[in-house]
Amino acid sequence: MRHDWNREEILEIYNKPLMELLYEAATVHRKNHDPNTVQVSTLLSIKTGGCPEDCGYCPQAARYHTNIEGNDLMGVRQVKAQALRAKAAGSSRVCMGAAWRNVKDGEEFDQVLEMVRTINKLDMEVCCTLGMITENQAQRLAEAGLYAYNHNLDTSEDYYKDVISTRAFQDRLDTIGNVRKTNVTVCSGGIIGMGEKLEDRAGMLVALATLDPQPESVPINALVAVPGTPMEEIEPISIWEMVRMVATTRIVMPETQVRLSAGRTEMSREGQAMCFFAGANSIFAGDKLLTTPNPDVNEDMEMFKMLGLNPQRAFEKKTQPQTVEATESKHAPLGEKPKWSRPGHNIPRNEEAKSKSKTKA
Ligand code: SAM
Ligand code: DTB
Ligand code: SF4
Repeated sequence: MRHDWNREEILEIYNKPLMELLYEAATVHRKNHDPNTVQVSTLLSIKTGGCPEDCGYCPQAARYHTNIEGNDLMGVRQVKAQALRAKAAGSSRVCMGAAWRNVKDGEEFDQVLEMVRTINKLDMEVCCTLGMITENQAQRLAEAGLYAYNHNLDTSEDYYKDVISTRAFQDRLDTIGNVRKTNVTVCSGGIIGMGEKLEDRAGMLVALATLDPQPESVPINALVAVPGTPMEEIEPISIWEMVRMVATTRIVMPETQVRLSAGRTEMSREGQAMCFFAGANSIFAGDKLLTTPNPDVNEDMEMFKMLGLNPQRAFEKKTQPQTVEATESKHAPLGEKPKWSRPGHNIPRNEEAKSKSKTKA
């Protein structure tokens, strides 16, 4: 396993003649995975909207005017019901997303820990994406039975500065490092089609592929350009860019599960089939991502049937974590107030979208 990839090498792979790129990626894929098995995750937005961050792509940032319906933290019972529904529809993993900058110790986090225990007891893989977390918080999630933590690098370190001003790339790496200190697996990827250069796509892959160990799962999202966000007018990427990105990710991270993530509603079945051939072996299923539409579950299952793909069983790659009950916990909350950074530099398109929302409100 190589951990010393550089930008030039990755760009060279990305830009290969397509047939060569596909052949190479599919070869790496077959050596490391069953090419007919695809892992299926269901997203569940447990706390929607009202986020204090300024991520230029995100409909959940409070400062933009995006017409999404915000919600406080969901109850454990509702989460259990949704997880059971996802399991019945063929998902082996539930990924709970919260529109938080970072996790704070207290009642709400305790409630999330209870959600993790509840889903793990349904024998499903549990993933959370809650923003920045400390090592102690990661330990408590691990104890509750968390299988994976999602925390995307989103783009290259260079382009990150043009997308987000309320935190820095290093904060993301630090959170991933905190998760790595536990037995929770790391899910980290990014978004293409945000106006970045090919060098930025390669830069993001360098940052992910040089982690040792590499993330167990890498979601590749195509930007969903939501009205009201700073990126509302960016044109969608072509399927060829997604295929190239998936194939390159597969080649530089042979063992990871590459997830074909946001943007599938814009892709044909033929396009998605090419992504699976190029090494994608995971998807988000369910008619909603966090706030935006996703293909219907029945349509996805029809596509699986047509392509001869089978959903991966839970815990096929790694044994199920043991859930420790709250009363037995060995990791008391530390009540830390970590100093996650806040660079606060000016991003003109973010400022413009923010001021537009003020005039509309
Ligand atoms: N607040 C937490 C955080 O930012 O880490 C977790 C939720 S956040 C919505 C999770 C990820 O969703 C982001 O890192 C980003 O990669 C992805 N995402 C958000 N909005 C998106 C969009 N419009 N298009 C594609 N991906 C998006
Ligand atoms: C990831 O990489 N993509 C998912 C999940 N991890 C949390 C989220 C996609 C969100 C797309 C925009 C929305 O639905 O709000
Ligand atoms: Fe908040 Fe996460 Fe959206 Fe950024 S991506 S605005 S942190 S919910």
